[in-house]
Amino acid sequence: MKKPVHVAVTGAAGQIGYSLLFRLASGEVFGEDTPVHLHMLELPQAIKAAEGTAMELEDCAFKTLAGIHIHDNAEAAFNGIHWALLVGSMPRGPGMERNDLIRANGPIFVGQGKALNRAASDVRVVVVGNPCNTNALIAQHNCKDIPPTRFSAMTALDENRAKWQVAAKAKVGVGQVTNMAIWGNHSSTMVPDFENALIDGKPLTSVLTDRKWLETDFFTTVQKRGAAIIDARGKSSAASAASAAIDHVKNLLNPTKTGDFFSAAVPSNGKHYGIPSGLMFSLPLRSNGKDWEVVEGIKLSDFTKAKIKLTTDELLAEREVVKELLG
Ligand code: NAX
Repeated sequence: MKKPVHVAVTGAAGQIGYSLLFRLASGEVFGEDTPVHLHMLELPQAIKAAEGTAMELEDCAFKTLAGIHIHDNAEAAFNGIHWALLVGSMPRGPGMERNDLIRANGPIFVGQGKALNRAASDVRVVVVGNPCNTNALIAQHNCKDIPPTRFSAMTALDENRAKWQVAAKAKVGVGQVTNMAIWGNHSSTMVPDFENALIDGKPLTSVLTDRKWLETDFFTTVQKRGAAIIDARGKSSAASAASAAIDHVKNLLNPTKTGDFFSAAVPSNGKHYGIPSGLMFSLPLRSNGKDWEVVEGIKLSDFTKAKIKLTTDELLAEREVVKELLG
């Protein structure tokens, strides 16, 4: 067996946690030969529920599950971890505006950023809890000793949603769709870049020629998918979000296939595609299994540039709302 990997999941008793933990424990992410220790962080009032989830994890008898550690204290939960999946946050309540949610959840990520700084060193931090880009920015700013490039926020769900929609329209398998970049914020301003996506290695726009559908129905379906799921299910997306979090970790952990890329929100440094520095911005990335790099040379049309401007402005405004939390 290889060296054990320690993975913290916050909000472990929540909906996403209930799907995510089992897949992390199963061996599918870190391999059949890597023991996994799960560090579950929850609020004190949800510890009992976390204990119930832990019992079910035990009852799966996953050969790779080496330990379960339940905490209501972030520093204890993050001690010596290699991955932090920050899922737990406050859901948007009735009448709450996006800025109210940003202000309500920001302090969680100040505390968790500081706890990570004290308790972990060789760690990769993935933020899922919304608003995930700005929460990731807050955590990163409050974690001075860990390189900013170790922080990311999840837009893999948006990428998966976009791929499925075009695959269904083109009547091909979803695996035939590649190079689907998501630019910007995980919000209704996100930009699913159909112009640079490929179907079976050919430009998507040469296979799907209905430009009007791509610019309207496709765009809004992807941008508003989360709301459509809440409307249908009465609850926000959970299993698909957990599955995307698994994809996100695998994307970072394994070398990217030649010619392809994946999307995640990472710290912008002002050197790519005119995106201002100091945002947590979803970009097309490649991984060598250890570090990621931004894919260069993607051509952006005026249509896509205008959409990217909207999502950039939204992220700049979110950063302004939380500026006093950025340490
Ligand atoms: P749930 O409300 O089911 O679970 C959240 C859990 O977090 C609760 O058990 C709660 O006790 C816990 N929690 C709250 N504050 C905490 C803290 N300070 N420390 C530790 N635990 C804490 O939400 P769920 O459906 O699991 O969603 C979790 C988050 O993911 C939400 O913010 C949600 O908006 C976000 N999502 C992000 C997505 C993405 O693509 N980035 C998509 C799915 C989802 O909407």
